[in-house]
Parts: sequence; structure tokens; C-alpha cells
Amino acid sequence: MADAGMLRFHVPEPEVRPGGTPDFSDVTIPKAGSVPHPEIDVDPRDIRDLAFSIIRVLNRAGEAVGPWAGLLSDDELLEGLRHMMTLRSFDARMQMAQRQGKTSFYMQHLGEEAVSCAFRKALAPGDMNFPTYRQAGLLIADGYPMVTMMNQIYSNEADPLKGRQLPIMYSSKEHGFFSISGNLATQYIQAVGWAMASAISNDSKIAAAWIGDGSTAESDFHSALVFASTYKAPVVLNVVNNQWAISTFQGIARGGSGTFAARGLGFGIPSLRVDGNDYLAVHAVAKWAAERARKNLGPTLVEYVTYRVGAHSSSDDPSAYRPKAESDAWPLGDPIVRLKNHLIQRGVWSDERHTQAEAEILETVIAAQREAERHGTLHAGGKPSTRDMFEGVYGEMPPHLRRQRQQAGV
Ligand SMILES: Cc1ncc(C[n+]2csc(CCOP(=O)(O)OP(=O)(O)O)c2C)c(N)n1
Ligand SMILES: [Mg+2]
Repeated sequence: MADAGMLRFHVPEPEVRPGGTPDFSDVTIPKAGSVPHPEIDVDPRDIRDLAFSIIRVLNRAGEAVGPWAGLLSDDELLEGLRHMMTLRSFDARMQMAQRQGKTSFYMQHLGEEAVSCAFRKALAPGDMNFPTYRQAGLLIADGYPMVTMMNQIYSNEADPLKGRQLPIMYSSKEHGFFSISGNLATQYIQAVGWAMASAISNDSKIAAAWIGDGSTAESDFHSALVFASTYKAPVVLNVVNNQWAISTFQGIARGGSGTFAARGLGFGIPSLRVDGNDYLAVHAVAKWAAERARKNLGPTLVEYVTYRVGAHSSSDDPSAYRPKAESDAWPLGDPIVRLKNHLIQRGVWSDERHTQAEAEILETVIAAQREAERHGTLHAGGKPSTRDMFEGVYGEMPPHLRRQRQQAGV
């Protein structure tokens, strides 16, 4: 009552700022194995709770427990570990290459490797991802050559995109990886549209939409949900909640809904939250959602709860807006360490083998880098031809571009 007549403007603030002690006590972590595994044709109203919980498979002892466990073999898990380790090693080398001036820009996946690596294994050939810049694991886990990725990062003469895309904005139709657009949230409407087209043409392929926590504030996100729910589009709607959108904490874009998954409930879309640092949980939930899409049961919204350990990009310095040790305090741990411990617990892996694999992977990444650098880097060696700049957009080149090409003499 004391405030009657005086309005106050509310701006959500993160719990802690630089200099403070990291505090994630408000992140409720359910026990691994405690969240039920519904049938894929469940009525979304019966699983409302799943939009507010976190599906987890790996417990603190490294065991896989509960109804979402048991889908992957030893070999599949060992392969998954290798994919995540490869992505981490690739990131470290490319981040360094950026600091050496070999590329203008880089974005890492540190701490988020399980999300894209495990998700890829739940899709079938021909399915299409509409990714953001933080899902290179989709390519790594599908066997896309690292050299080709590096050629794109270096914008060199072997860059399949001929220097026309920002570094890390890959594209591969064959690997189900739609060209990345820097305009965030466009991925959502495109994925839903692609999925609708797949259904209209009675095809069997499904789509996966990708977005970060911050980008869900874009209207494209909400438009896509309207179309997806109305037309029961065969699409998996992925939200990667890594707690940060550059310097903006997730509470800004989330608004009052409590979780990002809860956004799906108003549209009648089954919505689940999953531990994004648990390879087994990510894969199981992705498989559930993909199967729903393939069986004409429509869209599923999945929120991956994770933490962006690295900087937003090579242009960012997170020490300006969050405590330095915040990532150490993240209660869901590190995805590579957790899968490694699980494999040791299963008796198919060891610390020695892990160290050896790290060295082998680094060697493979360095060999790929050498090969890519033979084709040039940002400021040295081979470049795409200037002529390429004019190609590949129009079926028939308009007169003004033809004139410019003549003026450039290419
Ligand atoms: C439509 C649009 N608005 C703003 C930007 C600038 N921008 C680039 S990344 C970013 C933060 C995105 O954060 P989030 O969606 O959480 O993804 P994350 O980087 O955490 O993976 C912003 C605002 C953009 N690229 N596109
Ligand atoms: Mg984010």
C-alpha cells in the first residue's frame, strides 16, 4: 500500500555480478532417473511437470539410471565421447587460430558439447537441422570433414562457401545442416516451414529447429510455435539454455514463465527440460521427440539446461558481466567428464585411455589444420576468386551486377 500511486519499473537482475560468489542455489536439480518417461502419444496436459523439471540419466556416481537410460551401446557411447572430445579440441585450436589472426572470428562450444553431438545421433539421414552457430557438434558427429570446416573458417581457396559466409557459419545439405544465418530465430520459422513442406509432400523427413535462450525473445520464435502447433509440423523445437545471451542473463528473455520449456505449454506442445550436460539424457529425449515427429504426433519443445563456459565469441570478455569462477559452480558438471566417468564405471574406459585419446584427437585436429592452412588463411595464401562473389545468388544475373562484375574485371 505504501507504493500506491508510484509505479516502479522492474528489470530482472542475475544473482551475482563480477566480484561476487557464484550462486546457483535457485537451480533445482532433480535426482537422476527420477523423471518419468511417458509414451510418445501422451496428452501434453498430462506431462506439464516435465516443462519444470530436468530429465537426467547420469547420477553423481557415473551410473546410468531411470526410465530414460539404456538406449546406447558401449560402442555408441565411446563414439559419442570421441565426438565431444573432438569438438572441444577443434574449438581450442580454432580459438587459438583466431588469436593468431588466421581468421577474423570464432565461437566455441565449451561445456555445451553434449547438446549437438548427442542430438545428431537421434536423427536419420535426410532429416534437416536449422542450427545456430553453437551446434557444430551436429557436423562433427555426422562425420563432416574437419578440414572443410576449417577451410570455411579461414575463408580460403577451398572454402565450400567461397568466403561469402561469416567464419563458423557452415552449410551442408548432405549432412542435414541448413546454412547458418546470423539473424537469430529465423531458424525456427524456417525449420517449421521445412517440416510442414515435408508433411505436405508425404515425405518421411523431419526437421530440427535450434535457438538460444536469449533469442527466444524474438517474435520469430513465437510465430514458429503457432504454425508448429496448428499444423502439427514434424519438428523438434530445441532451446539451448546456456544461461547467457552475450552479457544478458537468461532471466531477461525467459520473462515470468519460470522455464523456457514452459513456453510450449500455452501452444499445447509437449515440452520437456533435459540436463544438457548429460550425453545419455540429451540423446534419449531427442530420440523421443524425433519419434513423435516421425509418427505424425507433431512438434516437441526441448529445453537443454546447460552453461556457456567460454566467452560468447572471440569478440567477447565475460569477466565484465559475470564472476570468473561461475562455470566451476555450475551444478550439472562437465559433459565430457561425466560421460568419461560413466564409461569408466561401465568398465570400457580408463584415465589412461582417455589421456591417450586426447593426444590422438589433438594430433588429428592439428593434421586437419595443417591441410586447411595449405589452402590459405584469412591474410595468407589462397583465396576464393573475386568472381565467386557474383555467383550463386541469382539464377540469372541482373544487369547491375553484370556491370559491376565487368567493372571489377572478373
Ligand atoms: C535477430 C538478431 N538480434 C541480435 C543479434 C546479435 N546477437 C548475436 S548472438 C546474440 C546472443 C544470443 O544469445 P542466445 O540466444 O542465448 O544464444 P547463445 O549465444 O547463448 O548460444 C545476439 C543478441 C543477432 N545475431 N540476431
Ligand atoms: Mg544463451
